[in-house]
Amino acid sequence: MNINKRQKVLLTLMLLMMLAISIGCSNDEFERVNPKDIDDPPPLGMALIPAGSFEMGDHLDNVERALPVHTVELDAFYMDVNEVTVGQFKQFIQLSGYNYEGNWLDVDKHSPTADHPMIYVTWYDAMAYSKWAGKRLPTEAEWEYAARGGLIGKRYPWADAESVARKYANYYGTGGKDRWNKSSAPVGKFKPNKYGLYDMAGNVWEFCADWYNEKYYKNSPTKNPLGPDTGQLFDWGGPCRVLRGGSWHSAASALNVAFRGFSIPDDRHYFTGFRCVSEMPE
Ligand SMILES: [Ca+2]
Repeated sequence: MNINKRQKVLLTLMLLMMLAISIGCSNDEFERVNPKDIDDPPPLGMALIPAGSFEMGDHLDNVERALPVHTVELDAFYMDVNEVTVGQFKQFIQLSGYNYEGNWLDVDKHSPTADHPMIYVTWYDAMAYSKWAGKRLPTEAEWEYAARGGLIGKRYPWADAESVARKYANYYGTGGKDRWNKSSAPVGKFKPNKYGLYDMAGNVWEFCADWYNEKYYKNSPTKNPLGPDTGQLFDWGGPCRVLRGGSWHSAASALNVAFRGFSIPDDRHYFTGFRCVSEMPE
């Protein structure tokens, strides 16, 4: 082999090594998950949300109560790709004997089929379902991290443009794929985010596990934050649990991934549902 050939071989080897390193870097977030777990498919109906860190809070619009933007690190977890449906919730009641104290006529009015998201649930109903399903409610940080779908500092689960919102979300009014004016849509009718999650914006507000406090972001722990120990009290009452994502009855501003809603845990609303998460296997 002459010198030129040897140089070419060395150059090729170096290029291949650099390529391998750069591929490694681009997959960095995903490599933090135990490879054994990646080989296992996610549980049915769930998506893997890889371990990583993100800047939680609003980067663009000074969204009230979503500041300061702060770093949060999360372990990997699985999340339901869809909101829990009326059909799933009825199965839970049938199999567990759970005493649902809501009114099915109310549910039927805004979520008329088994494939629509369950609504008129209290936070306790959502907790009971989650436990029965061997899952739990997401923390507020997990919810926002998952909703962002790996995008950095964006406004919505699909990035920043409100002009395409109706490709991804059922919210107030109609247009494009959004044909639902006075009700939720059956789950999974819109485009998913980059983690494969549907309806993270719009359709129904989703209960999180956390108590709500508007000042929590000022002193949130960095690693796997669980929310404040108690909920904020208001002139009108409280404490409340966190709601996220906006609903079929929300303005586009509530679809913002950083937007923080809240509800008395005992209250039932036509716009409130939930989805579950679960831990990675040991
Ligand atoms: Ca709509």
